[in-house]
Amino acid sequence: MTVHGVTPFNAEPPRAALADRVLTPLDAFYSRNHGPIPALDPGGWRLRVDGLVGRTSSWSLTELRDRFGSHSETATLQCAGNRRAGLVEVRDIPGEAPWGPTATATARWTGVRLADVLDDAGVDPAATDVAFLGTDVSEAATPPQEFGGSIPLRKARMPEVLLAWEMNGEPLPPVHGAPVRVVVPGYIGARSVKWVHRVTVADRPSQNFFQTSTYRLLPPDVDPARTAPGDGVALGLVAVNADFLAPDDGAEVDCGPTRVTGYAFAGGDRTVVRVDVSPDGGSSWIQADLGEQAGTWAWRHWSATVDVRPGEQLVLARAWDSSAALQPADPASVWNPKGYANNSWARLRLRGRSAHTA
Ligand SMILES: Nc1nc2c(c(=O)[nH]1)N[C@H]1C(S)=C(S)[C@@H](COP(=O)(O)O)O[C@H]1N2
Ligand SMILES: [Mo]
Repeated sequence: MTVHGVTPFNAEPPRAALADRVLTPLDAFYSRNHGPIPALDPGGWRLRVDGLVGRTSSWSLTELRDRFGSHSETATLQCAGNRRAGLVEVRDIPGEAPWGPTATATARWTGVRLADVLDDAGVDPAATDVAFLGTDVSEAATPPQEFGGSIPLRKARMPEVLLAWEMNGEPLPPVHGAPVRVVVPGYIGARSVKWVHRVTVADRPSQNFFQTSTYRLLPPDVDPARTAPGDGVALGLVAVNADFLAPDDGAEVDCGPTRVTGYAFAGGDRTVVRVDVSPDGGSSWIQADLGEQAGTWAWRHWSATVDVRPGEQLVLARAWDSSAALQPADPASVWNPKGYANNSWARLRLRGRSAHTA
């Protein structure tokens, strides 16, 4: 893992660890934290459901499972800061981790449907949003507070949104939110609140720092140190994105036909429908072979064979989603002061080694 920070713990795996498999093994799943990782006793854990509901309720893990059953979804999580390093190359982004392309991963999540819990509580007709609160207190927030965020009520009512206690058939590890986390497929990772202990139905978005003051897209000329809560656009749905997984960036490879692979992901309820690869920095393009589409909420792996010639070579990749949206070419055009949502074309630098000079 590349460790961007020890406390809070932030780490992403090498590209190769994500290659050629839809489900990410737990030891290769990136970790993104804003505070200490709480050690919670699953037996003592309770979830409070309150706000604009007919009946405030409190649930143990066993009660939730017994009452609402267990449901599974294969879903990709993608941090809004994934691929920030590509924006830092355009202009420095102080105070934010320079994530590479692997702050994203996919798991099979098992838990109860949030929709069922909300139906049971009875949602007030005036409600518009559903807020989540974790147990971890983040000193990075002003003032320090538990990590939280919200999603629109209409999304919270969708069957894919889970309160999950299992990941790839194993109990959720502490670092990924044990005993229970929210999983909001199609939304930035920040809305999938870990160590969740409270769900609040409201008539406005969460007032938590991580909803009002970060994870917001600011225009490039704004100084992020001088913004007020609510400035910019709250990030939610993930835009179509892609990157290479093999070979590694900067790799030296033998000249000749070379297999390049990667992932592509479209947020919301969009899926990846096409990936183009350019062996020559954008002069020509070929179509990548697309891997399995493991449901609406999962990324799609792809591969292509490019001809590697002696010397430096820039290989590009770009994905299209089911709304016919294409990734933007240029990281400079999407640069923003907090370095979120870099979905510009993926760039892979290869160095071709000719057989007779080896
Ligand atoms: N309670 C809590 N939930 C959280 C976070 C956090 O710091 N605290 N980080 C969020 C962010 S920004 C992301 S991208 C995902 C990362 O989930 P992972 O660490 O399981 O990969 O968790 C989200 N949920
Ligand atoms: Mo994130």
